[in-house]
Amino acid sequence: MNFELTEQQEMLRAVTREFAEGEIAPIAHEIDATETIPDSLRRKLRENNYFGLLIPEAYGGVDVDSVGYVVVMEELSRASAAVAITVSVHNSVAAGPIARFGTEEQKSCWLPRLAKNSLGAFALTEPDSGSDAAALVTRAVRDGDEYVLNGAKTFVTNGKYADLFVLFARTNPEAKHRGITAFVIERGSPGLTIGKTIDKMGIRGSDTVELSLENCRIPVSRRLDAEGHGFRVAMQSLDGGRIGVAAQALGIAQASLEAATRYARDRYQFGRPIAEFQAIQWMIADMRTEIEAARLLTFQAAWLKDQGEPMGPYASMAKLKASAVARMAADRAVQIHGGYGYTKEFAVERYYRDAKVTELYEGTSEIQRIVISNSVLHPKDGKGSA
Ligand code: COS
Repeated sequence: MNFELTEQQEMLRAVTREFAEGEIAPIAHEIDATETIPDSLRRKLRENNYFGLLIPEAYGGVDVDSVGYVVVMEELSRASAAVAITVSVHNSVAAGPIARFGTEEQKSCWLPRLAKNSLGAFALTEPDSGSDAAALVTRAVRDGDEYVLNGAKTFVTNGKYADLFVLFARTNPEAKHRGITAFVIERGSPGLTIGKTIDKMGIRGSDTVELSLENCRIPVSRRLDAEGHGFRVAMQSLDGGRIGVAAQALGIAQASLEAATRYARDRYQFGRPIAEFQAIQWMIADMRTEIEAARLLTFQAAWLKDQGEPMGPYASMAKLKASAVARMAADRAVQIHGGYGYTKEFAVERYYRDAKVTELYEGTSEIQRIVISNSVLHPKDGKGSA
């Protein structure tokens, strides 16, 4: 067993930390307050290949392995969870499924654009179908060489600026999950409307929108994989996405620990730094230990993915644990800051709001438990494993 990162993964960490500390951290508060990632930062993220992380080199990406991807996501998130999720959704659930399930023609058409100048989004959730993804009702009806789509999507991360959407619709109303098909829909397609931006508690710099489809006609060539295979495309994409969210949670937790440690050393009460009180020391010890446990689970899931092994339940365990740790660590960090932690003067207030979403999106903690328990109770039927 080897717990060391490779030289290349260590380099990725160093380079990304420098980038995140230099370009993202100084404006992370402004990104949150203005609910916008400035164009200048989006450009720099592109120039530094962060939008090509999971795109094969043959299509203009940098194709980092999953362990390297975790390292990058943790570092970006340590500076800004909003920036990290923008990059994560684009890579793992937009470019990822195209790279994995696309035909050669589809990959050559979209992946170089996603690596260089287009933004991707993932549209699965609907107003009445969240955790029960197989219940989605957006319809896609074949009409000659086209599909006609009608329906509504919500909680679409990146949707405000996305150039293309990996979108799921029902092609067969009789079959539940086997009646779902994946499509790639380009912004500007007639009948596709980008709706209102959702006002969120945290990760406010990351845009989340509603979409509507009204007689949206797209050529058959925009279908990803076969008719009826969409649920598998969604689930396998989410397995990878959940590793990205676990890494995002790690970054928030790590930032919380560092902020709490700095404050505990600097803040004097009762004539000494509060770091000298055991109540504070124990909180710091628990944060550190839990973060390390979550990090090991996250690296394990990523490592399994790199080996091509089934890793769905491992991705769920990593996300379940890391998201709970992020919320706990952000909560302790606010506690250690006392009243100051409840103000916008300190980043821990943002970490606290940002942490919560990691227990919700790309599958709530309850859904992760379903995937994990299925893998224990029904180990042979492949449920929850990719
Ligand atoms: N990889 C590949 N196939 C998978 C899979 C995975 N990770 N998970 C399930 N499947 C397959 C199953 O093997 C089964 O295949 P069959 O066609 O052979 O029957 C099929 O998908 C249905 O599986 P299951 O019965 O477990 O599906 P459910 O409808 O019960 O749903 C959960 C399973 C709850 C795990 C799924 O709906 C889910 O992940 N929901 C959360 C959705 C989510 O994360 N949304 C957030 C979107 S981003 S904000």
